Amino acid sequence: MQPTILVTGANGQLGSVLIPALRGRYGSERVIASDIRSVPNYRGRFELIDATDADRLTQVVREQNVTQIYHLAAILSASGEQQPIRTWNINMSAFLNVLEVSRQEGIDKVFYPSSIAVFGEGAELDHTPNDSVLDPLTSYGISKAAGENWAQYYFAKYGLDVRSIRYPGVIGHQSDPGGGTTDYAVEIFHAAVQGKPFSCFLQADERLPMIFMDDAIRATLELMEAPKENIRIRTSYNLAGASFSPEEVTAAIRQYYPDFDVSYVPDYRQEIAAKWPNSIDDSAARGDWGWQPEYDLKKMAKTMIEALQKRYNRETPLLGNNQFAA
Ligand code: VAH
Repeated sequence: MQPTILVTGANGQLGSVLIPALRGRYGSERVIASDIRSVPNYRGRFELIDATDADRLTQVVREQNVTQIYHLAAILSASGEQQPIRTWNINMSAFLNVLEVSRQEGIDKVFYPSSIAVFGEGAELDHTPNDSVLDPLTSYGISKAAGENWAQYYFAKYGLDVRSIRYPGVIGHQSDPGGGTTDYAVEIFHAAVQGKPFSCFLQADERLPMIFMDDAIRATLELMEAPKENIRIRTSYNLAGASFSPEEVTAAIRQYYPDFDVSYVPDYRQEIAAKWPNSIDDSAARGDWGWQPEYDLKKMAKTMIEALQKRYNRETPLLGNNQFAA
């Protein structure tokens, strides 16, 4: 039987791309987008839901006969640090609502997005293992680590099939990020294609785990469709795409825009990034449910630039022998 899927936080960076992907996979009528605010001229099934409102969540689940919930609503790392207690309260109450409503209403599957932000200074910086100690140093990371443990608790105690991925920084052209420490890696492509100089809020050599949006969405669907018995980890799976630093992504962009002007002006987000891993060991995801990334930095840069040139109607820059770099 086809699922009826409710997505919270559907207007965010991930949700804006996950909704069409789910609708393409299961049919438009089977996927309900929801968010705390509606967007004008939204097409498709949409419900206004503040995920911190358990009664509203219950009402929609019951009225729409929801069978799966993808819970994306959360305040991210950088903006979360402006009001750490509010971030904790919102992120935790929303996810606990999703878990309780799912338990009470017999939801089949729940997706919970965690993040490499759950790692702190106690974890190895390179090839960070899935079972590293979680000692996050942002309110967002603390809420994500707590959420992972609640996910495992609801599976162990109630048998609720909650599945989770620790996303790296997600890089995509289809939607704009908001409030993330890794958002520089999206903004830099927009600046390059628009011919504008870019001031990076991280230091040049700050390497972070990243993933291209298409890989992140495919991983999410592959995890959720994997046989239940394959899901050995019920806190969250590390996921790796391509790790890079601002200077490395700048070099990749300069293959297309040789004169691209980048400066480095680290701000408070540098302190956050410095405590996150440089790279992630995702061997558990590869072994348990067959994860395999398809985008390295070179392919990501080419895809981002070509897509943003169409979005900004910018002519392809003539380069060298008037061709794109291979
Ligand atoms: C953030 N984009 O920067 C998110 C993500 C790994 C980073 O969780 O907060």
